[in-house]
Formats: sequence, C-alpha cells, structure tokens
Amino acid sequence: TDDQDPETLRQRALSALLTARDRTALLTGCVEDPDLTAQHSPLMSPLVWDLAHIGNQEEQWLLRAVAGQEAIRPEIDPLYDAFEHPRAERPSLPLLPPSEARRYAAEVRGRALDVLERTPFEGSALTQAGFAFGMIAQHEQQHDETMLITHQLRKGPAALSAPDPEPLSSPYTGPAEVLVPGGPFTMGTSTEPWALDNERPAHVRLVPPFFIDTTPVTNAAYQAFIEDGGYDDPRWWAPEGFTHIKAHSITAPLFWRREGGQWLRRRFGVTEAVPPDEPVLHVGWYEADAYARWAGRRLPTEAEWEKAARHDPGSGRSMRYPWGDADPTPERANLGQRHLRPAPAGSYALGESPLGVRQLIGDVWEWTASDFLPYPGFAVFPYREYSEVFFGSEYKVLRGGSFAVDAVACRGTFRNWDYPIRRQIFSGFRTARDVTPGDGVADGLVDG
Ligand code: AVJ
Ligand code: FE
Repeated sequence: TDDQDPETLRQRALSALLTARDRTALLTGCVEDPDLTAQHSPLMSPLVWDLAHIGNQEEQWLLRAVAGQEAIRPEIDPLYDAFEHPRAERPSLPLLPPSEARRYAAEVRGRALDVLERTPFEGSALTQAGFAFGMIAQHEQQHDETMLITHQLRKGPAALSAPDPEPLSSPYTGPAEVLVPGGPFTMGTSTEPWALDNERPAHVRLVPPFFIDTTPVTNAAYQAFIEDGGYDDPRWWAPEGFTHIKAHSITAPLFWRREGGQWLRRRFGVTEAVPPDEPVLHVGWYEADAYARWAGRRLPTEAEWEKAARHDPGSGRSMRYPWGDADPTPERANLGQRHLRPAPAGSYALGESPLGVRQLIGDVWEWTASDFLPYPGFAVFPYREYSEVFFGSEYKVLRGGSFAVDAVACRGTFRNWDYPIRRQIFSGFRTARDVTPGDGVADGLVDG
C-alpha cells in the first residue's frame, strides 16, 4: 500500500524528525539556562540532560548503527545512558552546558538528515521501512512528553502556554458504557512499520464480553470518590496502595489543593479551579484501581482496552485507531501538545470507535489492570533496554496517549508503562465491568 511506499515513509520520517525538533526547541527554549540545568524534581532529569540524550540516541542509532560513522564525542555516551545514572543523580554529572548540548544535538541532526536522504529503506531490519528513523522520532517525542512533565513540576510563573481545547459544542448524550462483544480479536501488530518491539507480534486473544466506559473518568466523578471518604477507606484499595497513600499523606490527585470548599489545581504555573467535566489527570494506578472498586467496577485489562480501541465489529478486523486506519487529526484526537490539558469528556465525536467509545487516543494516558509483559513471540528489537528489561509485575501498562504525546508515538497498539505509584505523568483512566446475568447478554462469546 501507499503507507509502506519507501518514498512516502521517507517523507514521513523527515517530517516526524522536524516536528519533534521544533517541540524540543520550544521546551528547552522557553526558559533561561539556569532552568535547563536545575533539577525541578528528583523524579526528573534536568531539561539539558534530555536535550543531549535526544542527540546522543540519534547519534548512536542513525549515525553509528545505520550509517557506520565514528562517534562524535565518545566520552559523553555514559553521561547520557539512562541506565548508568538514575534521574536523581543526573544534575551532579559533568553534563554538556546548554549551548554545547544544543550545538551537539544540531550537529547530529544535520548529519542524520543526510543519512536519511541516502539510506535505502530496505535491507537490514533497522532500515526496513525506515524503522530506525521512526524509532528516533518517537524517542524524541517521548522525551518531549517527559520534558513537559518537568515543566509541569517546575515552580514559578508559566513558561508555556497553548490555546484551550474547544468546549463541548453540545453536551455528550451518549451512553455511559457500551458492551464490547466477546470473541477473538487480534492484539498487537506485525505490519505497522514503526511499531516498537513490545507491540509485536500480532496475535489472537479471546476476550470475553465486557462493558467499558465511553469516556475517561471525569474530575467531577473523581471528586465524588474523594468526598465519599474514598482515600480513607481501605476497602477500595490494594493493600500496598493504601499503605502508600497513608505514608505520603495523599488525599487527592497530584497538583490539587482544597481552598474554601473548592478544589484548585496548579497547571503549568497557573492555579485554576478544577474543571468538573475534564478527564481526571495525575492519578496513580492505585488511585485509579481504588476509584474503580468504589464505583463497583474495575480497570480494563490491556487486551480489553485494545479491543475497545481497535476492534471493528463489522469486519472483525483490528484497525490502527478507534476511528479506522487514517492518521490522527485535530478533529479526532487531542495529541501533540497543541493543548496543555485534556479536552472535556465526550469530546471528539469524529474519533469515536464503531461501538461509540470516545477519547481512547489522546487526552490522558489510561491506566489498565495489566502488568507490562511481553506478547507471545516477543523478540527484542533493536535493544533490550527499550522494553525487555522492564517486563514483569513492577510496572502497569498505560494506553492511548495523552495531550502531551505526538501522533508518531501514539497508536492503537502503543504500550506505555510506569510504576503504580507514579502520578506526575499525564495519567487518567476509564473503568470497565464484567457482564452479569442481569445484562441479558445471551452467550459468553458472541461476536457482534
Ligand atoms: C516508554 C515512556 C516508559 O520514558 O522511560 C525514552 C520511553 N525509552 N527513552 C521512558 C523511553 C527510552 C520510556 N517510556
Ligand atoms: Fe531515552
């Protein structure tokens, strides 16, 4: 198909690399140098680390691995190896100062565009369909999301701004949940050219029927959980989650504060009232899991989430996105830091799935019930440290992407993961439930 045509892919790679660099330039150019070298939170790197790390990964994969070039500055590799130095340690390293980091990333990029122009998009697995270029554009966009998190954690006046999403033109009047019919569905992909190793291979899963929310859980709904004493009731919590929130005096989503009977939140340097109809943001997995139990529901498994997002009951086929195979547009999903917040729940009618589920892509990363595990037939590609070293029960999977991630790093098969205590990420959730006899769903495994 056209999607796999080498010249189309080369154009896509070029534009994805340029888009990522524009965003990186904005995120590292909107504050003065001291803000780039400071550590705004022990959870995050100084912004100048991300900047040079972006360049260093690009050098390693596009200049050295693809083009066989010599290292530009071999001595800096260990500084920017995420596994050698945990984030909390990075400010004390002899990092490249901002001007040098910029010059280094620009030098790498100049050469990488040259490599892009003359590399055949076939032959080795790394260059097949331009994979390495797509991987590096995704890597930069992932760090652009990470840097946006750093901006959110940064104290002081706003450095970034963006227009708000459109308010709902009319209230969302669809059902609160829909039935996803049981039966087999194809999870993961073997054909998406730039899908990362953990999204592969495509494989069939038998998913029993279930109900899933048509929109992410809103601030208003989450406030009802708080007001009902949810944070003080161990019945709703995984035991280690309850211990954690009590040990850290967690009583609301991160960045929230109660004042005069009203919930306020700080968002990119501005304090504002918590908007009731917006998807809840900055909750950890333990909070999402507890809310769901309080609501008499549960988090969807990762397979359920992906089936809701990709299964076309008409054809039985798994699509790239909820709306079909076409790329995301601003009418379909809130992606790419166009807005610095999620859109109201019920937005993006044009992005809904055939069954009527909205906002699966964009707005907020959605916690799922599942641990981050390899699919059957998983093969490391191209390096163990992207996914394999994280597999196990320590991490929970998040799906669907947030307003902060670019479309190049977000699709129906894309898998993100984090610790269940993490809340600085742009995370929310939706809930699901099993079918019960009262629902009148005839057979356990009907396929619509
Ligand atoms: C997939 C978002 C968990 O940021 O740790 C960036 C992406 N991997 N550089 C992360 C990543 C290497 C990764 N996540
Ligand atoms: Fe990285």
